[in-house]
Amino acid sequence: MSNVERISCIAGDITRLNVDAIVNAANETLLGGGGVDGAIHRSAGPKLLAECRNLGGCPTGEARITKGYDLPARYVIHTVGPIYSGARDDDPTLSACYRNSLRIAAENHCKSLAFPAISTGAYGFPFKRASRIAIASTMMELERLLTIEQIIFVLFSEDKLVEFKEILGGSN
Ligand code: AR6
Repeated sequence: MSNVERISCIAGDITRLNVDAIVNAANETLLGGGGVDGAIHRSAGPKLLAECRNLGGCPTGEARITKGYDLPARYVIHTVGPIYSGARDDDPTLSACYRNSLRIAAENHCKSLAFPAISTGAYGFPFKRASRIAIASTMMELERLLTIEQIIFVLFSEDKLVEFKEILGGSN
């Protein structure tokens, strides 16, 4: 399967997706927060927080996996995006979030995976720049991870979907 067939994008709420794993844009405590993190914890129920407490946090750029509990998704992969500062490290750190999430997904035999736009909300990463990094990092990693069949980028508005589609179209 080519990357073009494996990658798609939609506008919607990531918590509603029936995929093997959804990715959470978390913070280093892994103890919940606002944005997509808050939505995921609300939909998954309190057992998710209980499992997260046992993980002891997660450094920025890395990823951890838990069960999905009351979510339709079987797993949640929690990754911690960089807080945008304009520093040289921002781009490679965001890229690492996508690569590490994909690796954990493959290790856990996930074939379908949904990503939110990591770091583009509270963490302030410019959306277009983040989208280019998300797409390039995912395409590169999918070359190696042949068991992953479907990646869905979930944008939270139609406007963001249009912007993302333009970049995805230009990357194919
Ligand atoms: N489904 C899909 N996308 C969503 C949803 C949803 N249900 N809700 C929000 N988004 P953010 P960050 C979009 O702020 O920038 C949290 O408090 C949102 O519009 O959730 O990585 C954590 O605990 C935006 O485009 O994550 C951290 O402290 C994108 O998801 C901090 O925020 C990411 O926005 C992480 O900040």
